Amino acid sequence: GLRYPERLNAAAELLDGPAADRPVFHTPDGATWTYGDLRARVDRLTHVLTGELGVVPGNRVLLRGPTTPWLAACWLAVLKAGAVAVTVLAQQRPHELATMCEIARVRHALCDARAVDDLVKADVPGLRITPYGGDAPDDLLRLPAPDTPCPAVDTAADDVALIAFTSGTTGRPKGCMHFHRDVLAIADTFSAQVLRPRADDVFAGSPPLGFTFGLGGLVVFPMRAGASSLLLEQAGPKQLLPAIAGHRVSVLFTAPTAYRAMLDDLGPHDVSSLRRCVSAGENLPAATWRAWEERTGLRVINGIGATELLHIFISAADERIRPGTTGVPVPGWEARVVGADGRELPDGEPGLLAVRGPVGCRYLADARQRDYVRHGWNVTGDTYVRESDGYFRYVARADDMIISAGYNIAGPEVEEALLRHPDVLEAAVVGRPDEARGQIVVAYAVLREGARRDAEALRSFVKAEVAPYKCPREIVFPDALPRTATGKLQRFRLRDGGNG
Ligand code: 3SK
Repeated sequence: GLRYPERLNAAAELLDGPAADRPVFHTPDGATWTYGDLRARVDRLTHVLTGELGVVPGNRVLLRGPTTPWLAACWLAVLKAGAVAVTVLAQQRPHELATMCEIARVRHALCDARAVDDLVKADVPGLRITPYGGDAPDDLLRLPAPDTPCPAVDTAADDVALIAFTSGTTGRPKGCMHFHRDVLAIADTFSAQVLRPRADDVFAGSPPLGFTFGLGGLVVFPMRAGASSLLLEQAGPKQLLPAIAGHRVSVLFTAPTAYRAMLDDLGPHDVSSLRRCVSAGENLPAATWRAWEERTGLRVINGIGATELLHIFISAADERIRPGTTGVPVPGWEARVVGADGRELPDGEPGLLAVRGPVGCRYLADARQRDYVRHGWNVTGDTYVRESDGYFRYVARADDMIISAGYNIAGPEVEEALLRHPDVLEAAVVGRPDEARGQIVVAYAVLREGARRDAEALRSFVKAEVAPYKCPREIVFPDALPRTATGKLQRFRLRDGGNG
C-alpha cells in the first residue's frame, strides 16, 4: 500500500525533485518554465501570500483563471503556505462563485486579471481579490516579497490541501475536501502504475485546472514524474491537434467527444509524438476507441474518475485494455457492483458501482455525504456490470436508465449504436414520459457538417444494431448537446425538454 510520512506538504514534494534546468511548463507561444523557474516563482508567491496578504494555514484561497503556468504556480504556492486551494472553472457565473465562496468560507482569491469581473460581481462579503498577470499596481506578481527560498509550511499528510466542487447536474454544488496525501496518491496509483509516464514526456490536454481531471493530468502527474506539460488556455479539439504536433506532445488527456471530433480534423496533423492517450470525464464509446486506434495506431487508456475521489480509480493500459470496458480497479483501489441494499451483486448483473481506496469522498458540510459513502464504500452513481473476467463495463449513470414498456434500456448503449453511423458526431439518448409505456426512447443526434437530417434512415440503422425495443421512437437533430462546465452530458436537460 501507499505510505506517506505523517508530516507532508504535497507542493514541496512535487517541486523538490527534478533538476533545476529541466522543463516543467510550456506555453503555446513557445515559452518554457524550468523546475528552477517554477521553484523561484512559487517561493516568491508563497512569501507574498504569507506576508503581504496575511494568509495563514487553513485559510481557503480561491483560484480562478485560464490554464497557465501562473495558475499552476499559484496553486502550488497556496499549498506550500499550508492554505487550502479552492479551484473553480472559467464558466462559473457570479452567483455560482458566490455560493462556492460561501460554502468554502473563502476570504482570499487569486484571479487571472482577465477573469476578475465575474468574481467582483459575485460580491462576496469580506473577499480580498488579488489579480495576477495584469497591469494593476496591486497585481500579485508586483507585490513586494523577498527573492529568497521560502520553506513549506509543515502540514500534516491529512491536512486539507484543496476543495474541489463537483460540477453537479442540479442542486447546490458540493465541495470535496482532499488532503495533501491525496494529491500524491493519485500520482502514485493511476499515474505511476497505469499511465507510467517518463521524465521526457510532454503532457497536454483539454480539462482545465479547475477540474481535478486537468489538475492531476496536467500538473500533478507530470511533476511527480519530473516531466513537463504544455498548458493551453484554449484546448478544444481544433487547438489540440496543432499543439500536439508543434510541441511533440506524448501524453494526452481529454474526453471522448474530443477524440471523436479530432478524428474529423486529423488529416494533415502529425500525432506521431503521442504514446499515451487518456480518456475520462465520460464513458468512452467502443466505436470511438476503435476509430482512434484505426487512424492513429494508439490504444486509448479509458478511465473513470470523480471529483469526490480526485482522479481515476478504474482503468487499464496496453495489453490489458478491453475496448468497450472501463478496465479494472487501479492498483490500491477496490471496486464492486452492489444492489440498492449495498450487497454485492453477482458478475454480469448491473448495479451501482462502489469503490474504496486511498482517496475518499469528504463533502464539506453537506448531508449528501451519507448518500455517497455507504458502509465505507463510495457509491459513485454509475450503473456498472462486473464481467466474469473482473473487467468493469459502464452501463449508464444510475439516474439515466430508461424504463420503457417494462424494458430496462441503457441510454449509452443506444448512443453507441448511433455513433457507429458515419454521419453522427455526438449522441444522447433519454427517456421521455409517456402514458402508455412509462417512457419512450428519444435520441438527440448532432450530425457532421453537411449530413442530411434523415430520422427514418437513422432509425433503420439503429434497428439493425440493437434490439428494436431500444430503438428511438423519435430523433431530434440539435446543433449541440447540453453539457456541464466540465463537459459532461446533461441528459436531464434533454429529458426536461430543454435544449432540444
Ligand atoms: O469527473 C470525472 O469524470 C473525472 C475523471 C477523471 C479524473 C477526475 C475526474 C473528476
